[in-house]
Amino acid sequence: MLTNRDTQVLQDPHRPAFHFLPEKHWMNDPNGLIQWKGQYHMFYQYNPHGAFHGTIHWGHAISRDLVHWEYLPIALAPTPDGVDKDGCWSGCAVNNNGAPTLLYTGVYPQVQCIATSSDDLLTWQKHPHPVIAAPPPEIEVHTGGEIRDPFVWKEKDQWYMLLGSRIEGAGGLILLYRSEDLLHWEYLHPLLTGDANQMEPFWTGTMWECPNFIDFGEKRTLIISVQEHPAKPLFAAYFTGRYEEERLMPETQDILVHGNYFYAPQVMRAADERYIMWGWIQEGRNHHQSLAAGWNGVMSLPIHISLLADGKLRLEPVEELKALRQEHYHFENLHITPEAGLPLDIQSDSLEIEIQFPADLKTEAGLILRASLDGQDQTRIIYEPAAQQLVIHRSNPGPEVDIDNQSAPLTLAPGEPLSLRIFLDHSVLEIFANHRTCLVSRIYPSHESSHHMALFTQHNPLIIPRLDIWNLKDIWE
Ligand code: DQQ
Repeated sequence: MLTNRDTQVLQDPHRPAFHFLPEKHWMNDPNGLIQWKGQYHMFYQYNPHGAFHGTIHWGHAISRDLVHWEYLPIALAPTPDGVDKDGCWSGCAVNNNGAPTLLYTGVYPQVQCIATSSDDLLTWQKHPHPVIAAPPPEIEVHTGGEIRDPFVWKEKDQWYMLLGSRIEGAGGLILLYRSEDLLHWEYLHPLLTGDANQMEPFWTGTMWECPNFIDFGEKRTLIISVQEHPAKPLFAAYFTGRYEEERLMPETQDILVHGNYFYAPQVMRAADERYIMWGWIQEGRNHHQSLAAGWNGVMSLPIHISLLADGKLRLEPVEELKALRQEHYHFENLHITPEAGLPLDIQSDSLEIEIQFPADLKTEAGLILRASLDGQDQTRIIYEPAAQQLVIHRSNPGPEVDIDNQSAPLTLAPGEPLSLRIFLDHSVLEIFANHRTCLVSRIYPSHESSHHMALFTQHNPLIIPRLDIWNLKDIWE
């Protein structure tokens, strides 16, 4: 039965309607993604005691279509006096010859634990001892005890595990282990070591968490979550290259998803061989506001990732999301001028938008979303051709929420039109640009009535060849 408090959580105008999130309280990283007997299982870092990162459990949900989810009972809870008494932190799921198996980090200290299920992933039996009880001795002194987030895969009849860690003063690193049976692990060496002094193409921080290793055949991609200075935003990055003698030789590196909110992604290999990724989208309002709202954190849309010829990743929302499309608005050859822009008479906070701009854009142009009539409240999605970047500009004058600009570099080839696919879900904004750049942000309009939309161009008149907009369904109805 719903309490008044639950009703209040559900009625929060900023609460997403077609993204996965728990009924209430706190969630962070996706964990243990696995397809089992035709269903997708998603576990996630969850605090059942409130909208803050407390004693972390593993929440659990299932889906048949990657879009609609059903909540299941909590899968893992800290065992009082156990090695995970302070929390069951992130990890993965594997199929060990028919035995569903979770590997995760117990805290404190950080140790690697294992659990198995004999009732199709509903309940879990923990192995009494950690399978890795301490960092490898040669680097133990340098890690500050930070070693976590097992990613496990099987190759040539051997199990391999990656763990995120750090070397004091040097940077993040990913450790590689090997095992015959998932219980006894031998440390091999780092798969890849970061360098906190390296600033280009981006700073790779001081601690690497939540590794994922993707086999694209000739090339492999390591995804990491980069912890920087505590006052700086977290982000996920990747390295693509050859895997030789059990080490990654990176040839390409990039930020995975831009904006200050997307973190700790995990990738699932689906039965149809697609690599599908979810990430934790953090809040952009303060701790106090989230506590009052009764919920904190939301999962990204499922994103299909594949490898491009240049070693970069192609990021696309999965096809299944098209099932959410409702009323459709289609426009062609829309004329916009700098003076008037072009208001659109569509008012919704659950939308998908596909828009194509003319090739060789010379002027800043874009869309205005969630705007009040007086324009005080508004979010602008702007392409800046001179800076070759996509920017989200937020103006929300209400209670203190994030309003700093969010941007992503986006260089268009000569003749290549800017093409945006935008998902707006109340406070969540996800933008996929030209199939290769993803920018995620949060917006908290001050008024529920701020629903106006428009197209704009800064300097020159423009003709927009195509614009499609769909209202999207609530996945919980
Ligand atoms: N979240 C988990 C850790 C992981 C971090 C704790 C990343 O296992 O390193 O909730 O967000």
